[in-house]
Amino acid sequence: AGLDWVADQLTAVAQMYQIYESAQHEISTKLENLDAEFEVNYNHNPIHHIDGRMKDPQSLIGKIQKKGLDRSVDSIKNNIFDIAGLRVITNYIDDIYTVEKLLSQQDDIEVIRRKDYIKNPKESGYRSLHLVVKVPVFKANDVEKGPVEIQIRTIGMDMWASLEHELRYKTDVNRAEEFAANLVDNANALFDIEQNFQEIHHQL
Ligand code: 0O2
Repeated sequence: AGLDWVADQLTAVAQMYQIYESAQHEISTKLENLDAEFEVNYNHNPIHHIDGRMKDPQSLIGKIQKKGLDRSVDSIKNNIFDIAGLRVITNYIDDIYTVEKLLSQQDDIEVIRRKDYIKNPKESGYRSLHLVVKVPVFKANDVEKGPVEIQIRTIGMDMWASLEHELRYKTDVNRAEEFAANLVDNANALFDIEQNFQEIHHQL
């Protein structure tokens, strides 16, 4: 019975990952279409590029443990929304909110979570707009909604987050603390520069 249970759970997790990955593809296509339309009609690309990743099983298990969640697939579905992730890097700060508006106003999109770490940056200095959206995925016999976490940020915010993430996780010790004050100063400086660039772009 033990092994049957494990086999059932593995199948359920594989089915969940497949739907969530399809949801990620749906959203990614929507974003690419919006960007293409902008280029034709307004001669401006809000999106610099898009990265996507599926959470690897190891870090999913880590997150379940950290949150003290039950290991069932239902509990994962009800509590973890970043299994499918997209990162949208925009050219300017305003583009972040343009992308959010154009995506969230679509009929089949449901925004279930929104955290604006640009209006309210994290203590680390981290800036980004986080959304969790649900989109329908059409299956052979029915329709299932899959959640996708979207992190939207500018090139500068992304450059900062990559370096800080590396200091925080990639080295054997968390070295972000050592550079904490410096990182906050640099996050603010980058934000000032991007506001200036935004202003120049407006003038153009
Ligand atoms: P990884 O390795 O990037 O995937 P949740 O746990 O998702 O229910 P939480 O923890 O409030 O809720 O999520 P939050 O803070 O909205 O978003 C978490 C993700 O945002 C992180 O993912 C990072 O990708 C990013 N992030 C948040 N704060 C920082 C920060 O200070 N620096 C950097 N570089 N990234 C940050 P994970 O799962 O922690 O890690």
